[in-house]
Amino acid sequence: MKNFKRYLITSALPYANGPLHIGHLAGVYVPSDIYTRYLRMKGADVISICGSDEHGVPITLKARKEGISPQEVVDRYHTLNKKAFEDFGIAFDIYSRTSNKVHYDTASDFFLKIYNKGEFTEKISEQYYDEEAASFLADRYITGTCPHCGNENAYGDQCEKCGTSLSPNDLINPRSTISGSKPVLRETLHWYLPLDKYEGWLKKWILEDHKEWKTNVYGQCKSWIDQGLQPRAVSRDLDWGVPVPVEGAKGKVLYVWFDAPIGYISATKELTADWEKYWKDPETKMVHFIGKDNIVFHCIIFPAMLKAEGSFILPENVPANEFLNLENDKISTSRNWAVWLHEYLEEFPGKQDVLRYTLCSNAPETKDNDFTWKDFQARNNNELVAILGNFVNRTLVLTGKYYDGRVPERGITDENDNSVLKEISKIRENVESSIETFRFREALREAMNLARLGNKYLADAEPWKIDKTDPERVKTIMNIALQITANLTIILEPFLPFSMSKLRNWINIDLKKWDEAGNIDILKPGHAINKPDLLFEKIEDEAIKKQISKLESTKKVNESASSKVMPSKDQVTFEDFTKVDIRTATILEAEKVPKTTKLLKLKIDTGLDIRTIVSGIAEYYEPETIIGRQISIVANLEPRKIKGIESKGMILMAEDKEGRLVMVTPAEKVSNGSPIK
Ligand code: B3M
Ligand code: ZN
Repeated sequence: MKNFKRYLITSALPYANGPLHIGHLAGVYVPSDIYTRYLRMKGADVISICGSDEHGVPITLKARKEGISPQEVVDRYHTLNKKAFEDFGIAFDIYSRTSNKVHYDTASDFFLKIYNKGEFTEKISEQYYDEEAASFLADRYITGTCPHCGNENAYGDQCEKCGTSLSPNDLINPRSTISGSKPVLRETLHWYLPLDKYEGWLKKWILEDHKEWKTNVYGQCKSWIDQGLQPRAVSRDLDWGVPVPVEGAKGKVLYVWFDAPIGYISATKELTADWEKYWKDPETKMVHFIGKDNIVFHCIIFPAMLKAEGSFILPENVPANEFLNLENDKISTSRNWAVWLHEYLEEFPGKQDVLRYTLCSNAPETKDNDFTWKDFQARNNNELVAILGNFVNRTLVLTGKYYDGRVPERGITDENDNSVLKEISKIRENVESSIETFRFREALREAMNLARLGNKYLADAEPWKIDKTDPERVKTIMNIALQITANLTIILEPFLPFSMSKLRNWINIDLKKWDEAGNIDILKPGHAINKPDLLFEKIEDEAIKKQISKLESTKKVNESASSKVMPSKDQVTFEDFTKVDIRTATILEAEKVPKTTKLLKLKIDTGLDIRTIVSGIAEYYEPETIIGRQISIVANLEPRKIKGIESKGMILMAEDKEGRLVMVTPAEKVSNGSPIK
C-alpha cells in the first residue's frame, strides 16, 4: 500500500434546504468523523472539509415554497446544520458554505481555466421553458413520468423511485414544477464537459487502477462507463448560483454539481493558506465520504473536471454508503419521515454517543439498512450500558474501594490473564485494518470486543469474592482490568468521543496516540484515578414510545395530506350565493325506489311544504333508520323527474375521499325551514 504524507477528507456538502437527519449521519458524517479522528490520533497530517451546498434547484424550490429568498433559506439551514454538527461532535476542520466569496472566485476560476483551454463544448439545444413563469426548467423545476418505472413524479434530473438519473427530455408528460403548466421547447446555449472524451481514461483509472473501491461504488461506476459517457452540461438558465464567467452568459449560472465539489477546494482555501499542498501534491490521499446517490458526481464527473483543469490530484477512494431507512420506510425530508439531528440533540441531551454507536453498528455499508427506535434502545441498554458501562464502572469503583483509587501492581499472571493480555496487544491491528478499509461497523465490533472481553474477565475472576482471601491475586486482576479500560479510551475514541473523554478524565490520562493501543502498561502502578460516574444510562420504554408515537402522527398527517381533496371551484359572487335557497328540513318517510340500488324516495317537511325528494343515498342509509332525521336541502332547485318520480330539491351530503355520502345535519335541532347561510 502506498504511504501518503497527508490526508484530505471531504464529506458531501449537505444542501442547505433542510435540517440534517440520521440518514445523512449514517451514510456520510459518522464514517468520515471516525476516519478523521482515527487519522488524527495516528498523528497524521489530516484535514476534514465540509460545508453547506447552497446552490441548485433544491434551494430555490424551497424558497419559492416558503415565499422567502434563497439567501434566507441557506442562512437558516446553514446556521442550524453547522451547530448541529458541532453539538454532535463531528470534527470538521471547517464547515464552510458555497455562497462565500472565496467559493465564487474559486469556482469561476476553475471554470475559466477549463474554458480557456478550449475543453468545453458550447451547444445550443432545445430545453423546456415555462411560458407562464418565464423561466427555463432545469433539473427539479420539471417533473413528469419516469420512462423506466412509470413513477409520475420523477424529477428532471432523477427518478427518486427507481434511482435512474434522467434529463428533462426523458420525461413523459413533462410539467413545470413552478406553475404546473405544460412546458414548451426553447433554444438556449450551454457549456458541456465532454465526458465521452474522458471515457477511456476513466475506464482505466477506476476499473483497472481502483479495483479496491467498495463493490457498490465500483459497480455503479462500471455500469455508467459501460453505458457510454455523454457530454454533460455544466451550466443552467437560473438566477441562483455562480454566474458563468464568460461574456454572453447573462442569466446563466454554473450547474450546482459543477460548483459544489469545487466547494471542497474553496473551503480548504478558507481554512489554510497552505491549501495547495492538500490539493496538488500527489502525496496527499484524498478521500470523499458520500451517499450512494452522489457516486457518479464524485467518481466520474468531478474527477473529469479535475483532470480537465489539470493541476489537481484525484481521490484515492470514495467510500460511499447505501441508504438508511427509518422504521421500514424511506427517509424523506418532504414527508417529514426522519429523525432530525437538531431534535435528537434536544430530546436526548448528552447522548450523542448513543446515536453515533447505533448508526455505526448498523451503518448501511454494503446494503440499505433500517433504523428502529427499538434497536436504538437495545444497543444502548444491552451493549453500551450492560457491557461497556458495566465493565468500566466495576473496574473503577473497585479500584476506588480497594486501593483508594491507586492503580495496583500486576503480580504473577496465570494462563487466563496471559491470554487476555495477548488479546489487548492485538486490539490495535484488528480495529485498524477495518478502519483502513472503511469497514467501520466491523471496526466498532472489534473495539467493543475488548469491552466484552473485560466484562467477561471480571465476571469470571470475581475479584469481589476473593479480596479478603487473596489480595495479591485481586491486584493482578484489577491491574489488567484497568489496562483494558485505558486501551478502550484509545480504540473507542473515534467512535464514542464524548464518553471516552469522560473516561479519560476518570482514569486521569490525556488522549493517547492511536499507536499506544495494545500497550498493556498504559497505567503505571500507583497512578491515581478519579471518582467515576455512570458512563451510560438505561433508556426507558417511555422515551422510545414517545419517539414512535411522534412517527405515528407524522404518518397520519402524511396519509391525510396524500388523500385527494377536491380542487377548489371558481369564485362566485355573494349575490350568486344568495340565490341558492338552502334550509333545514325533516325526513318524514323513506322508501327504496323499486328496481334501483342507489335511490331513496323521501317525504320531507321543509317548513314551507311537504314534498318528495329522490336522493342517491340508498347505499349508505337504510330507509327506516333515517325517518325523523333533520337534514339540509336545496329548496329552490328546479324539479326533476327521476325514475318517473318528481323530485323537488336536493339533500345536501358530504362526500368523503372514498366517495361515501354523509348527511349534513344541523348540530342542534332547529325548526324546519331555517335558512342556512
Ligand atoms: N448537496 C447532494 C446531496 O446532498 C449534495 C452533495 C454535494 S457534494 C459536493 O445529496
Ligand atoms: Zn423511475
